[in-house]
Amino acid sequence: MKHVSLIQFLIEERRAGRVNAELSLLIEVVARACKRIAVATNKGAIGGVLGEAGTGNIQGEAQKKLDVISNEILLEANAWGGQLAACASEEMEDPQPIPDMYPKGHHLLLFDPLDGSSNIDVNISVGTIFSVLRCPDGVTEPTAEHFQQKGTTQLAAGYVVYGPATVLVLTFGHGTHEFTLDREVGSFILSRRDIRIPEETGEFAINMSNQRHWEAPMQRYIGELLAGLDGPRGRDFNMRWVASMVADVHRIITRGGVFFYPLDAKIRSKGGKLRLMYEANPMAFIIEQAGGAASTGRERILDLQPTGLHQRVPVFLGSKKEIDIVTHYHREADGAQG
Ligand code: AFP
Repeated sequence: MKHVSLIQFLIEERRAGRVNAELSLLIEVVARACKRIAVATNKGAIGGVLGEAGTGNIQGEAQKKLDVISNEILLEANAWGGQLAACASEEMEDPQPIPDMYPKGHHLLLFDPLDGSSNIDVNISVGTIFSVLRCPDGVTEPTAEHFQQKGTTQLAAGYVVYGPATVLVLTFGHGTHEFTLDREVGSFILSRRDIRIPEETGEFAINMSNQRHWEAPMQRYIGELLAGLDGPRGRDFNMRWVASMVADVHRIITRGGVFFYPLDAKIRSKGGKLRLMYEANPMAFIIEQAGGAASTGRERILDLQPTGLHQRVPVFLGSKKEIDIVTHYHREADGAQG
């Protein structure tokens, strides 16, 4: 079988008029940075990269050393390339401008440099999630406000899972594609083109320890799945929860399933657990491009008008039929209340 590298794939996409040269170069730079994060992650304890950094991020969460290292790798790699007007990250309160000594480009990059970082110390898959937006015309010093664009405006989105293999999943809005890192050669190789998520599934992912805090429609939906063969759904469902969104989403991209981080009483005041701009939006774009659905339980994620760079939202994504059912339960409950 003839291998197609990420670079070849990007050239083909350019020739087909689906990606411009600047965006294609930006993705190459991000992919190169992620290869460096993969190397750092793979070193584990002998690289001195495990454990706490002793700092907190903007959301008051303790940072792991690898959170900080991955953030620096992505910032450094992207500063000089000339494709970006600014970067924003989970680890920084405000967007980072491109230093004056480097040329500026027309894109905005958002990322969660190391998603699932509480799993690093136990050697479970972690990942990087990113989203690319166009910098509004005429804006030379982008602020948080310029990043607050609806998910439907994303030009590209992707994630990299640092697991048994390092895998990049990417979309430009023309399907979702997977690339596997060939470590010896140092290249990402196309391993699945045009991924399709099955519409139906028998597998769900949720942190069940929060069950007592969920809203009534969520209790109803999960209750029905747990009731199995004898319940209203008439079949048994299986459950998985890695607690690294990238790993849970990658399983869904591979064999179907649904992932939920719903609103619950503990996080209601924050709006949810997961971040809209660099977790929910890119994952929603990837999932929709693979034939799945992504919702807050009430609205399509990609249609949300962001109100803050670090805004949190409930996330429901995966096989379309299940997302439709659980969204219907939420709307029905809202209608009954209203
Ligand atoms: P960390 O990056 O702090 O480990 O959080 C991971 C995450 O944002 C997402 O990747 C998981 O799906 C989710 O949080 C896990 O949350 P719980 O620990 O509440 O199950």
